[in-house]
Amino acid sequence: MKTGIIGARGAGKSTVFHALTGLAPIPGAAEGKNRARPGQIKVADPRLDFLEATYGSKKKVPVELTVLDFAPNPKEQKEGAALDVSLIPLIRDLDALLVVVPQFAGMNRELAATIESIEGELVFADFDQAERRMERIRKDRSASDFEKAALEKVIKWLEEGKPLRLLELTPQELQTFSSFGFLSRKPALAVVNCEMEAAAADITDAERTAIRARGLDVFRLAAAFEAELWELDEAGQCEMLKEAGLDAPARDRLISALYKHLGLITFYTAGEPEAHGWSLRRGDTALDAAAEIHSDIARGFIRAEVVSFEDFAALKSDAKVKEAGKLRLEGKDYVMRDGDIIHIRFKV
Ligand SMILES: Nc1nc2c(ncn2[C@@H]2O[C@H](COP(=O)(O)OP(=O)(O)O)[C@@H](O)[C@H]2O)c(=O)[nH]1
Ligand SMILES: [Mg+2]
Repeated sequence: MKTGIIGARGAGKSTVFHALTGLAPIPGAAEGKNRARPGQIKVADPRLDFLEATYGSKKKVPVELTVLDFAPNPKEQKEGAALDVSLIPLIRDLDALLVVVPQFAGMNRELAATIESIEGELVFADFDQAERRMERIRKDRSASDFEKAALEKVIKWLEEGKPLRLLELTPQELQTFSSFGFLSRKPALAVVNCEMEAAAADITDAERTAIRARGLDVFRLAAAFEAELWELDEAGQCEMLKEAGLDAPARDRLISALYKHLGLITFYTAGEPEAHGWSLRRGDTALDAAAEIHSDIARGFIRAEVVSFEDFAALKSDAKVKEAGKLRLEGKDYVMRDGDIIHIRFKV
């Protein structure tokens, strides 16, 4: 799962990247041909902590997401725009977007208006792409009427300036557009990058409503403050948070929100060697879960032994789970549920 950080020049995108990943910006590192710099973020997960403690696991492996920071294109310096549009071609194959809205000393942008103008650019890029495809299939007699109709529907929507996130598409239409990478359809979170003193302040109801109406959610993050936290050891971090009147970094909450927004669920494999969290899309099966762990396990899949996290948490041991009849045997078509703890029987 890849999430790109977008926004204006100087909005604090690289600082947000630093705050989320602990990776300090390297000046010029991502410039030139390779403009995207990936970093991993670990998803905090109390259920995984519980499994680690209960099994006495030697190792804990949380789910990770990839975020990408983009270097500016020096040939296209455009001051003051809400979005660095040279990023647009780089974000087509991403799964989600974090949209940074700056609200710190020296750069202060109004939330709803900034989101609106950034989304406007995404909508415009999608419109342009849909129009170009339409032109091509008008000339091509073999193109299907279905695709033409689907494109017309999309173009009409985009002409009204609305993001595709809000347009209902049938599974067949989605299939038609699967390679388009429509930008205004990607799940997105607005990140208000503010000073630490303002981080605890609430987004107003009116603002939140305006953002949600576009299918986005919104979070505050004091990115510069949280980036600094990474430079300290654990004790130093605790002290710095305490001084700021916080009990935990805000990044964990933001990452959890992003995870939910992506429509992901978590399943677990757990035992004494390790407690491991894995992610799947809602609707994925036991066979998909097996493939996530290892392709050999998927190939040799026999069956899955599954217990829900709630049942395990109540009984606290494999033996008791079995005794209570809470261990289910499932086939490869079983639709995985969030929190399932799974053991897959397979032969190679
Ligand atoms: N005071 C303050 N400065 C920030 C904050 N976030 C970013 N900056 C500063 O704003 C400038 C641009 O930040 P950067 O992350 O490089 O922006 P980018 O161009 O979007 O990647 C840098 O000088 C940062 O130190 C913040 O939360 N507070
Ligand atoms: Mg940057």
